[in-house]
Amino acid sequence: MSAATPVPDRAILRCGRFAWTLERPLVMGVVNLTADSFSDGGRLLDPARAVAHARELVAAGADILDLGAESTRPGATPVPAALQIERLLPLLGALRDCGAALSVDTRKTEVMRAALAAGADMINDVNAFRDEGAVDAVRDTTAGLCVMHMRGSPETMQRAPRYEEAVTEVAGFLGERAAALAAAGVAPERIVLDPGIGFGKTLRHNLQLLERLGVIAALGFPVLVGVSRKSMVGTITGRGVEARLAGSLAAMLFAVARGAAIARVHDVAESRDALAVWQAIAGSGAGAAHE
Ligand code: HH2
Repeated sequence: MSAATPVPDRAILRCGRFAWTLERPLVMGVVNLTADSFSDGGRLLDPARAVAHARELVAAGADILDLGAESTRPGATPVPAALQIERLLPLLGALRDCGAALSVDTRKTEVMRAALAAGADMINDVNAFRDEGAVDAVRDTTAGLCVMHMRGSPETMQRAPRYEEAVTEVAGFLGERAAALAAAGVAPERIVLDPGIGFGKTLRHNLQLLERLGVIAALGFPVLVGVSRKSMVGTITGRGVEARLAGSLAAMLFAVARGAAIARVHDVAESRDALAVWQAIAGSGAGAAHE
């Protein structure tokens, strides 16, 4: 945990046992306890393997681990809450003292409640806490809350998504959901916003959202971006899921340059290196035009 120095409140992110001042981008490592995730489905269904993989991600520099027991890829089948809980609870116990904050990626209120009772530091909801009772489940806790934009549901979202103006609509939605959480009593420094790259968006929408990420950052909350291995990268590069690392790093760095505070990635070590180099350059001139 980094010490809280006296900086404005919005530059602080509080997630359960953790608080960050966000001078550097945070890395969230993905741990998919699913049979069908688009990038790594089925690999980590065995809890011992999942714990070992999670520990590798922490050793590689993950600040947050995002544990998900339901794939949200386009067309994925929903996983019942009880099964999600059965997959998640052993991990939350085994990783409690791993050194990284523990996030749970779920849309279901029942899973949120169980995860929070088991000590989750953050809830990452691709459905922006719109499940019945979700806001009530999270408001009286100290957990960080990632509010993501999705048009439709994973079952339907890639069927010809349409927007009048994607960036304005996504930013408007995120602002409304953040306001709803704040009105329910959630402290602003617990809230993170995410444009939801690939969730009910065409390639063009995804590119616009990244290029104009500043519009979302201007809402005043830390922004999380997940581009790692996504089909956006595949479409541009023509590469399969296993060969999208370079493209994923490029998109991540672009997002950070546009104000992203947290990068959700599968390849933690490589992302950390890319961020370290980018930051060293970005910080070297302290904003001077020339020397
Ligand atoms: N992307 C995925 C899942 N959860 N959460 C947030 N906040 N932002 C994202 O961009 C995001 C997310 C999809 O990636 P992955 O977990 O690798 O795949 P799957 O949903 O198939 O498990």
